[in-house]
Amino acid sequence: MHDESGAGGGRPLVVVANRMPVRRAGEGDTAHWETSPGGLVSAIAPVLRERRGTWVGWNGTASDEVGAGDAAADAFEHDGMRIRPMALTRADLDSFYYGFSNETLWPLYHDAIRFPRFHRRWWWPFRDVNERYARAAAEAAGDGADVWVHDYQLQLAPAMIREQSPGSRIGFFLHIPFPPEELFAKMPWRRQVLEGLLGADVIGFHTKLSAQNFSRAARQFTTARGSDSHLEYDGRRIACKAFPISIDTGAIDSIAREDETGRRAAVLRESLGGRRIILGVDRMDYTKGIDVRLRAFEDMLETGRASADEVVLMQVAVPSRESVGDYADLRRTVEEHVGRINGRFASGGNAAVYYLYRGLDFRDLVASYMAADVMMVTPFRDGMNLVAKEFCAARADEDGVLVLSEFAGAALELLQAMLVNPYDIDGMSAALDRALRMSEDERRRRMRTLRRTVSRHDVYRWADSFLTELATAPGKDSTRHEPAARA
Ligand code: ADQ
Repeated sequence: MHDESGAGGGRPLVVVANRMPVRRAGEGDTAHWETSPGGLVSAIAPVLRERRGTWVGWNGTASDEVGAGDAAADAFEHDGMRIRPMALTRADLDSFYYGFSNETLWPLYHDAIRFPRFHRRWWWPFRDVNERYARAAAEAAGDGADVWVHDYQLQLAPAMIREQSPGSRIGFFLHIPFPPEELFAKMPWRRQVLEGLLGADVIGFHTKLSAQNFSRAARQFTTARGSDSHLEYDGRRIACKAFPISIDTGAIDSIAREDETGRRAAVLRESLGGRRIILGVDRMDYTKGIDVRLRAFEDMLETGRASADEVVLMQVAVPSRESVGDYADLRRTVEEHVGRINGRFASGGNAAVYYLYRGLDFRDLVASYMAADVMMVTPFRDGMNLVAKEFCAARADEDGVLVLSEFAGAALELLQAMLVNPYDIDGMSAALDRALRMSEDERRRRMRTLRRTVSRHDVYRWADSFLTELATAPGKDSTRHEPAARA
């Protein structure tokens, strides 16, 4: 299905991400590491094994020991991968992760749906933790490796790694959108963040728009010069490109075809009274538009276009960043709203909204996708949104309607979805109504094309295309040989 040799000509690979690709399972004597589920890990793990690679990431526990992250001795092998755990203290997590990453960068990069908070007391620990990841990555890279840094928490690391391991080629991938220059300009440390990223040879985004936003900000606030897709900086040529991420389509398709998954989908449908199911599956995050989805559904109930006898909205929200105030507020708002809708519209023992505040295991998740008549993915802003792609991959029956926000990166590829504007509640409730009434012919026509799209571009292809670009990156002194006009 995919080429496990990976691009990179046999150079070692170092992956640097906030978290490790493994998690602790079992207790006491049976405690052990297991590989974390998810497309990113499945896509990168085979390449790491093949290329004798190391994954640098947080070990998942908050230690009280200051400087614990510098202990290199605890690197270990798991499932053919070398793992270099980073230990973070409670104070690191509060400032670097919850503070600067999730209260400054996350809202700023997602169109400032919530007000980003800019505190120097978070910025300095953010720098410090990036420095520690960079040191661990440079140690793992030795004389030179292909180093692939992931996501907004580690935007300063590329330049720091370059300084400590000049023989390495460095790639960076941003999993969230890069905001327009005028929003980005608000950040007091905008130049430092851009210079951190400019330490990379290849900077990847989900969309061309994000690549363009980044390149424009870099030209505005640093000495970088060039075009929307290539920059010259510090005697190097840097590629800024779109690499739209995807999912392990084959794995989802296979589990969807297993009898046990079909059985669970049937049980779910029956337990919801055989009604038509509108499904929402998200991390509980204010970017995901869970609140507006509830309002659109409420509008349908109020205007009599839907009734709880016939239709149910199943909303599964997985807990996320619960210690951040905006997330706790969102949870409260969503749960009050669910209560109000059910109080007003439940009928004959049928709740209008079936709400779960927890994660589902993989098979139950796929079974929910299979049970749904309409999948609603309505973020205000989303780098890509994998749920939309997973839904299509799970529909081996070629049925089901995807209602998708035009502000998700996925909307650029999933053109046969019903695209909606999450700021337009009337428009969303009209689209929902139309989705529920769509003919079987039209549903199948759209779903077949959607499925072709997600099977052609799976996560293996995504990882391979990024690593191939990195392996052929021109690197240091390249701008001396190539005229800037070609950029
Ligand atoms: P997220 O914001 O986490 O990712 P998304 O892309 O939708 O958003 O991925 C969420 C993942 O969590 C999916 O694989 C989904 O199956 C799983 N999930 C969500 N709710 C769940 C539940 N209740 N139970 C079980 N599993 C659940 C960030 C960016 C995205 C980008 C990805 C990858 O914000 O825009 O697509 O990274 O780059």
